[in-house]
Amino acid sequence: MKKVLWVVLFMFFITACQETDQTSRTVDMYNSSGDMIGTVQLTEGDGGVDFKVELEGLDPGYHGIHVHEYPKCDQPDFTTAGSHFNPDGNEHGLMHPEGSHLGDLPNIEADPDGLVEAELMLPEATLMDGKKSLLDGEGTSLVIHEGQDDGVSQPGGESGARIVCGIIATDEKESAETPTDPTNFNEDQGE
Ligand SMILES: [Cu+2]
Ligand SMILES: [Zn+2]
Repeated sequence: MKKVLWVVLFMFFITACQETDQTSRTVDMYNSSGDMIGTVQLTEGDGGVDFKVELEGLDPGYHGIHVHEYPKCDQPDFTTAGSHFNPDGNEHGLMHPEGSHLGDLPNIEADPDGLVEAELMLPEATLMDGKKSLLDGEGTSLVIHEGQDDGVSQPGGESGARIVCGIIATDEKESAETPTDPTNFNEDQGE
């Protein structure tokens, strides 16, 4: 008897999870030419969101990376992603005394081959409900910059141009959807 109840409960649990999976997202990352260069796996962790970053084709060295406020990654400059995700109205920068934006992440480093494998964490952020949710409203986006984030300069740590973007969509399908093709986009504008 008891066993049956457990099975029923388990099935109910599985179904509930599938309807709204708010504990993980795989975000496809695209460069300004529209090429997918890797993924970032987001997982709800203890006291924050864990980011598993796997990318290729970046210039070797440090790059700023932030969660930005809108789930829009229009090529080539990704300005549609808006500013850094900042529900608390703080200053920018992990080293700023009045910081930081909720979306401020530590720099990632690409190796000499342009590969990035990193595990980052955003304390206080969540994928569940609330104003600190990366999935609040339609969602947010994850942006990588040309240069290093200095951790103090306003408004974005002087990290330079936005070179890679991925959508963190509330609707799970959109996080892994190819963005609109850039029409007649100049191929060698890669920098
Ligand atoms: Cu940014
Ligand atoms: Zn910021």
